[in-house]
Amino acid sequence: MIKKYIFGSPMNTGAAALKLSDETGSLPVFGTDISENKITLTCTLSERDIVYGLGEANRGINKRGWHYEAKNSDDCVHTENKTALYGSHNFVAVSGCEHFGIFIDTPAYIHFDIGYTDPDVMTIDIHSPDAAVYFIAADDISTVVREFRQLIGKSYIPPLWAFGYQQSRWGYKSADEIREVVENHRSSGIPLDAVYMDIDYMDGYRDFTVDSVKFPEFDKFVSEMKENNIHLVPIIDAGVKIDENYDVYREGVENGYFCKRADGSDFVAGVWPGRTHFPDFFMPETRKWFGEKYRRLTELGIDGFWNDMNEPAIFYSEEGLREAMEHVDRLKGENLGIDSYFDLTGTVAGISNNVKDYDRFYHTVDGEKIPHSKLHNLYGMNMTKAAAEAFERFDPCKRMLMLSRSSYIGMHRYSGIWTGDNCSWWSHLLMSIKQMPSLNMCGFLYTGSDVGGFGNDTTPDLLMRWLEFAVFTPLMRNHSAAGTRDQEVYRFRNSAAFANIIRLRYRLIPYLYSEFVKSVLNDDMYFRPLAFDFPDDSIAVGVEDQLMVGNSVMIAPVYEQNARGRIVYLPEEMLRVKYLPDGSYETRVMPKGHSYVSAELDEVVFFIRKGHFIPLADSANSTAELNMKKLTLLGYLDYKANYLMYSDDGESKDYYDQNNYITLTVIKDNRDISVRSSAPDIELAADIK
Ligand code: MIG
Repeated sequence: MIKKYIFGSPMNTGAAALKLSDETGSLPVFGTDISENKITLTCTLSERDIVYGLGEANRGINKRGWHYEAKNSDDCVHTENKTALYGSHNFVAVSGCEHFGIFIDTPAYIHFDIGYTDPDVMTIDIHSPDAAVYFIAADDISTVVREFRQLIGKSYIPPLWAFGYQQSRWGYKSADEIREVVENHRSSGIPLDAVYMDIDYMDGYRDFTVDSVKFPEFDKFVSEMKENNIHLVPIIDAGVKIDENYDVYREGVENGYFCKRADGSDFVAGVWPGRTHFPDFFMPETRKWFGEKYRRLTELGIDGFWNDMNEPAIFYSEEGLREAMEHVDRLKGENLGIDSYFDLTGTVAGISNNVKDYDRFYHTVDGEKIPHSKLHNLYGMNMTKAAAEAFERFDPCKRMLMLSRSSYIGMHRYSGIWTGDNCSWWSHLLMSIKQMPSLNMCGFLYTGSDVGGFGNDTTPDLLMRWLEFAVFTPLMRNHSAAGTRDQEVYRFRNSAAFANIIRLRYRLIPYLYSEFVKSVLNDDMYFRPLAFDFPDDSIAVGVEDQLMVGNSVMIAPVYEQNARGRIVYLPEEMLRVKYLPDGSYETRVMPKGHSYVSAELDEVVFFIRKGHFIPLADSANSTAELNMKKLTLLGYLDYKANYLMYSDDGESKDYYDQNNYITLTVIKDNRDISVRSSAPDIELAADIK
């Protein structure tokens, strides 16, 4: 049951895909307090209540005990004190004696105090008089989330190749360098499907340009990579460089496509290329114009992009910079003591991502000028919408890989997200594990973190453990920041062990891809907390470092330095699969309850539910070479089980074609195992306990 309540006159953000009629009564469960410019919603939490949601956020799967903000932020140090990351995903769901969810649909700043001030109270402060508030109640948490997902519409599905292993680094500077990275993967037997091109490929950080010295004959380079089954994925930044000789800039100015100051002049913000203008993505004509520019790259064969810096990240505004400089000038020559010293450092640090700047520029929405501060959380979504709308025009039948850093609910229909600038820290591996189900609740299914960590120097053991988790994340991309230690897996001594883990990913793709697409089409979560599957198991409901992956698998990643295993909670008897560094695996039935499970650094452990089996392919060097028609069925059952496998051409959008569904059947009769497929051309083997 979903109900929609209207406060003030909210704008249509684009988050909801269903149109509901407005309720007239008052919001259930929550107390409502409306003051002039604020709506405050309050509800008490009972002792057992777990609070899920908020998508891309810090801390636990259970959000209780901390506070969070809807304030899309370019922040590259995700420490525990932080209250906002790159996206605003304003959905929370309470699960305890009752199960309900609430979605606050507004671009406004929101403060979620989830038992932070008072452990038994959740207070949601919406800093605007206008909001659409959706209330969902159901008999269980899974239904609450599914109904929410039905409201916001089907999630984005990337092409199959985006399920392959992907390599990125801020710092690849030339075609030759990328060739070398690809060559090193291929010669070491490390599968690879994509290489990302970070800002250095551009000509002076101008969007949609390619540096012709470092990337001569770029079109040929793209085809050369394609022949090697490598997709190149260039980055696109939000800010357009101010440069009279740059056509994108000139067109933007001439047609009024950029964000304006109060006096009507184009707003100037400093980003990579120095001074830039921000396209006003709230105007359909700007989206159309900017989106059309992607064609320059798609025409050369590019079929994937990542939109970055679209919170938007602002190094400085002209006004803010001037004020700061004047301030610093005044401090010149002073004897800097306790106050003046911090005044100086604060003034300089405060020039970037300063919310004061959000009141210095305007968007045009349906002809009306609205300050950025009122729409901030929707900016990244609208940039990415520009790209997605363009791809629809270019070829409505073809899937593109699209990632965006900044997001808002609704954008999940157009694109995936990566979780931004994490660090090469063990704690961030754990954070990534916890973020996945929360993101799935909010519709973001194609997602993953920078494997190995973005900021700071990685270590081979951290990278390996991270990969062992990322084997299961739809986006499996190794990415690192400029200036950090090299992080491609072949850089390390035990590259064969790394290769083996990535090869496991390819073996699992028939299962992972099938579960992913089915999750999208059924409005399910691909990653779930154990509580969703075992709601009556009081231990399982509190587990935060194990996840269900699709319908048949549970993972319990190792995320601690020097650990050689970990304690795992099994909510029921399951089959433990231990994948060994020589590419073979061992299986063992494990009982319900807590167990210590050993997992050496180069071993990957996962669990298959009783009565289930999963399809495994032979490994391959790329998804193009993956044979989805030769499968080994691995599982554990008493008598008989079916698996509904989704499989398609990996690039078109005919998701509802019945031929995409294959029923695989295993029948166990004492020791005899027989296997069957509803499609005639599938070669099956079985490994069934
Ligand atoms: O703040 O383009 O999150 O993945 O490598 C730095 C350089 C800007 C931030 C992205 C990161 C990317 C980096 N960008």
